[in-house]
Amino acid sequence: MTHAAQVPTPYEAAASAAATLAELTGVERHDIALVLGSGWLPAVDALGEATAEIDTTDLPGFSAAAVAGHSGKIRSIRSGDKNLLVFLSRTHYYEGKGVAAVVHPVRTAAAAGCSAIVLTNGCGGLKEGWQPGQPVLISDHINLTGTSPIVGANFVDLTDLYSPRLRAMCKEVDGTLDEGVYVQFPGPHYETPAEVRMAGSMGGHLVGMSTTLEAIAAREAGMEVLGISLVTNLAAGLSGEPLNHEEVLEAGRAAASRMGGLLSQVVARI
Ligand code: 8IG
Repeated sequence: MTHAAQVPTPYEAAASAAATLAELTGVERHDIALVLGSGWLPAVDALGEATAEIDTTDLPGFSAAAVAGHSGKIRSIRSGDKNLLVFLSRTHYYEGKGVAAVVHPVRTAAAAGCSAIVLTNGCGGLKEGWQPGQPVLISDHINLTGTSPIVGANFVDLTDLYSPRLRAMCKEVDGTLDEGVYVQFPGPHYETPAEVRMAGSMGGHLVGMSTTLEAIAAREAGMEVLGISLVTNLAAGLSGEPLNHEEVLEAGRAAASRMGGLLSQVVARI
């Protein structure tokens, strides 16, 4: 009798990535994970000194980063009495590597011991008065990818997906923070102006290409989720100017100290 080779489940793959992570960083367990989106990289230094930095490709199941301004590194940072696991880049749905690849870092973080995850992104903003360089708390999402990271009859509840406790904590740190509903489009093209109007009329305030699938996987894994968007540009058709990626990176550089301060103060309270 022959046996087919056993393909690991996504959860087994995450457990083996977490084991290698513990070995390479020398940190047995991590407490809080952060995923840095477009424009957020300059904020990372405010979180504290890295005790280890590894390439994502040193861990099983990770693939190389593909976008300028996204760094394929993972840092372990000691911050107060907590070990932070910081992903300096993410795999996007539009890379076509599949949903399991998109959420592998989230599942790895859960397997590494993280009980909370901070998902950040750069995105387009729809609300009147929002300016590029402004951070906005994600209050809820609309997932327009038409897919889920969960396979099978596991009917995960997404009520309060974006933790009210952590959002309140952010507002204690910065009372000027606004909230909005994040709409994930598949990308990689930006929306048309008509699609931006659609997003607005269905109740969205932020448009981007990440985060919702990761948030769902994080909830499935039992983690507390905080989502923060950096509005790097007004959504297509709202400013009269075309969108470009350099604008995104510039908004991040300009807002780095505010976002770094926000992240480090929030992480200290989680
Ligand atoms: I940065 O305006 C960034 N990412 N879909 N739309 C979408 N993704 C984005 C945008 C935007 N800005």
